[in-house]
Amino acid sequence: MADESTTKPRTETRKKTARPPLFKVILVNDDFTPREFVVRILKGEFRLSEDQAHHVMLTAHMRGACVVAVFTKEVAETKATRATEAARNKGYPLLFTTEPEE
Ligand code: NFA
Repeated sequence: MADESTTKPRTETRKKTARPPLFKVILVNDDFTPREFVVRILKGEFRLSEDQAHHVMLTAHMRGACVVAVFTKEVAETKATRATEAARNKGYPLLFTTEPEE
């Protein structure tokens, strides 16, 4: 019986749990913020180790920018804002931005 009532549905029921879209937090280089301050922010706000923080800082310093980590949208934006404000409070132009992961 190949009529409409006996053919199976074209779409399967989704079995996997959808994951939320992720956002990158990006560290932007500048000529004024001290390297050690950048490392301190990366450790304190993003929980990077000393080695990880130093590597991310140096990569941004050499290439202009570096991905720090990925989070859900709200967490990425909150951390980027907090880290940027901590620098602003000390008078540094340090900037963290966010962008959706491809
Ligand atoms: N370029 C800064 C300096 O030489 C250090 C820095 C690295 C700033 C990464 C911002 C981001 N003091």
